[in-house]
Amino acid sequence: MSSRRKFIKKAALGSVALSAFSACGAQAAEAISANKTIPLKPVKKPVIISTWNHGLAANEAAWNALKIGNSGISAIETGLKISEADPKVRSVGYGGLPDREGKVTLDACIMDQNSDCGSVSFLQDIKHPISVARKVLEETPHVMLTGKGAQDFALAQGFKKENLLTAESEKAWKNWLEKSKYQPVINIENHDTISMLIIDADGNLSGGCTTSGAAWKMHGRVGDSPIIGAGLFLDNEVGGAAATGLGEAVIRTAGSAMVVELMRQGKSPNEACKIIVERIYNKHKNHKDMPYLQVGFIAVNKQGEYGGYSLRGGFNFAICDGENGNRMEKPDFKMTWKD
Ligand code: SD4
Repeated sequence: MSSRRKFIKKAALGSVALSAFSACGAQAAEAISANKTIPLKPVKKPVIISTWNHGLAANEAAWNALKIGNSGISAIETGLKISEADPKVRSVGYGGLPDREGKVTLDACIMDQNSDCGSVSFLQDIKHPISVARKVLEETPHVMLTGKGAQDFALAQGFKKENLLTAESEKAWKNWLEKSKYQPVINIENHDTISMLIIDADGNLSGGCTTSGAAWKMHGRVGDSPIIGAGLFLDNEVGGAAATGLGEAVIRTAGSAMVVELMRQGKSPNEACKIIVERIYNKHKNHKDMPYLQVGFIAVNKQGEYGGYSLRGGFNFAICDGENGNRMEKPDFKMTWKD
């Protein structure tokens, strides 16, 4: 090919790539819809979906990372680090609410289009567990490191120890100690675990989750978020799914893996999320005694169709795609908090 033709081809590819990225600009438009079944309509790739309101800022950072040519998992890492570093997000990373012993312990995982994955759980004093999870993926023959082993690995990789318990979170813990009743507050204040799914411009999937887990959990407790198949799963031939909510309920049903398997069988992302939420509902006959039981799923398939569903109302997610910008959506749910 002549160098002029090569140049024209490259320039044309460049404009395709740029136009795919033109819709999610620096300003995140926050258009919150009413709860609804998300219409089944493929959106223009790339697509980034993240749980909860803090997903907007994470999406924006991930979008900008993709725009300058980063891979899907680099974009996942960049996006999730925003929530991890934000002390106002009291359920992720720095500033996360501690366990009942006053220790902030973190869980995170990451997965790429080749089904390579990395995960850390029960990690203390390291601000960016998602980055450590990525190192597990890239630098070890393993998928998951936990506790002191995960921390030793992080330190060997150059991460620094930091105190993650902010004065606000310490105060909240001391207030909790007065009654010491374990009742994780999920969803009320709208800033829980962040789970993110990406389909890049070539249609390849990646995903990640990061969390400080359920507040006031027992020391050593690990939730669904670092568990591939529970808090996150994807198959590049089918689609991806991720969870937020009470980790024990998600683990019991292998939630995200099941959502992906249902999409493989032809269910839409909405239908697949709904079936698994209903399974969780049916497995918890005592849900009336569990006023804190909440689970929400997000899902996207290979065609760029996306959806979500939650057990109780209040769940929302941020979505950014190649034509409609960065916005919030509130998916349908099974029951209200009063039911
Ligand atoms: C956990 N799934 O540790 C997390 C908590 C969460 O929205 O997602 N809250 O159980």
